Amino acid sequence: MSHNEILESIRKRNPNEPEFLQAAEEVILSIMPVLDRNPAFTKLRILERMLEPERLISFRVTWLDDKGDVQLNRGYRIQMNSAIGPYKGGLRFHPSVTPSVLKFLAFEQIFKNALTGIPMGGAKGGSDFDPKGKSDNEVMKFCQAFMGELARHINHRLDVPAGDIGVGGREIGFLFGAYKKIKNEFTGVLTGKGIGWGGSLIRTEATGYGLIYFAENMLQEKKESIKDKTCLVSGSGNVAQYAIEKIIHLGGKAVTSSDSNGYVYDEAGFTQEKLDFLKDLKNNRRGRIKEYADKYKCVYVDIDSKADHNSLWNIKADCAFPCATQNEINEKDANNLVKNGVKLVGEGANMPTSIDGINVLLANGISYSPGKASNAGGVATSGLEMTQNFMGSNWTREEVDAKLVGIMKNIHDTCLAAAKEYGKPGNYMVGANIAGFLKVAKAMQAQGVI
Ligand code: NDP
Ligand code: 2IT
Repeated sequence: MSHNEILESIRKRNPNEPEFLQAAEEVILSIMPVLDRNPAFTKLRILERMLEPERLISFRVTWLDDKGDVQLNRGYRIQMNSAIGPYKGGLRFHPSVTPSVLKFLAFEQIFKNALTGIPMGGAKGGSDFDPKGKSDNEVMKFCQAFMGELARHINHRLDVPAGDIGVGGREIGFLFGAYKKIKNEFTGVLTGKGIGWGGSLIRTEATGYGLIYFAENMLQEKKESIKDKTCLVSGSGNVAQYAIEKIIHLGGKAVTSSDSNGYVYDEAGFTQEKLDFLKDLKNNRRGRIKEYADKYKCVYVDIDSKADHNSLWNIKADCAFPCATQNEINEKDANNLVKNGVKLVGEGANMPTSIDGINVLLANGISYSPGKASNAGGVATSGLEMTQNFMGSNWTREEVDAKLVGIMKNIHDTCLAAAKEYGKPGNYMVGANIAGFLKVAKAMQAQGVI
């Protein structure tokens, strides 16, 4: 089948799933030369099988809020591909969660997990539950009800969820407690657990740190480094916080951070003290980022959801790290980044750049890394957490960090090698898609038509 025929059949099979189709389109285009070289993959319909979830679980979650009123949400787990290892991927709690969003995330996860070199299949799950404005008690009640169903479909050798948007340490704790109670067993069924009850050191930091390690590898290719570089960061959650922290450690200057209401532009740059304020604001007090601008007297801009671009990406800088959510950089934003001299775009979020946006970046010679490569440090460290759980012992902070550095370098080099082999030198997107695809495709080929 040609590229267009595959796309057409995917569109027909998945109407009304724009996010999933976007993720699929990007990969299909990259993979065509691989299919040309390997007719067996086409005959075995490997790519089309990868685009179809092995199992899609949808369930009702009913719980009682603090007033005693009945609340109703939808829960999901999408077990996308288990060719190279147990299903692995995060849980997202956000009102925007739909099957399309989770299918795009689960599909990306197949490739990302393959790139880490750790045997993990791809999955994603979550709910349209909105943790914002809920009490700790309500979040706990919801997590217990959610796990009441999810527990039937996961275990530490079958499917190991973790965090994503709206699911951090607090939620993983409540989910783990509920699973343990239901199954009457203490196993590493979730990652991102607390230190002292099965969690790995550095897992909290891993996605953001890994992103900046990856960017440092990209810059080294051009005989440069992050030191003294001005960096735009979006988001103010787990990934953004630790990306900013590593930028500070390596001598760079992070000047922005955002939440769903607005962004701050702190021209002087984040310091560790300012970042600690942001962490407390977002993680403990669960406040809005405007408070940061009020405290440090810097620029605050409301996000206008009707605008055709986000002015955060129109600030002069050297590097840009989108770390909030999907489709936060569109074609116009990408043009603004180019115009302002940005040389590197490293994705911390999953699919933060639209396809048109990516095309602008690539056409202008920007070093661009797709999330499935540059944010893989989070799931890779989840893999390290699983290994430690199986061994029944823990590595030190230094040991886990050294492994993370090595994994990010390996992913970087793997992407570059695959891109070069297929005639697209320096194209990390093509390299990540091809290298991830080949690993999973070979496993599916070996395991027969199932
Ligand atoms: P968090 O929930 O910790 O933080 C999310 C941040 O993004 C918050 O600042 C949030 O603002 C903002 N945000 C979320 N949705 C929107 C939206 N629709 N519009 C504008 N801003 C939004 O999530 P994470 O930091 O964990 O995840 C961020 C991204 O990184 C996601 O794409 C996720 O899939 C990806 N990722 C996460 C990994 C992890 O280990 N956690 C691993 C790999 C990728 P507000 O506070 O207002 O909600
Ligand atoms: O998108 C991702 O890679 C994550 N949210 C982390 C998944 C994991 O299992 O650690």
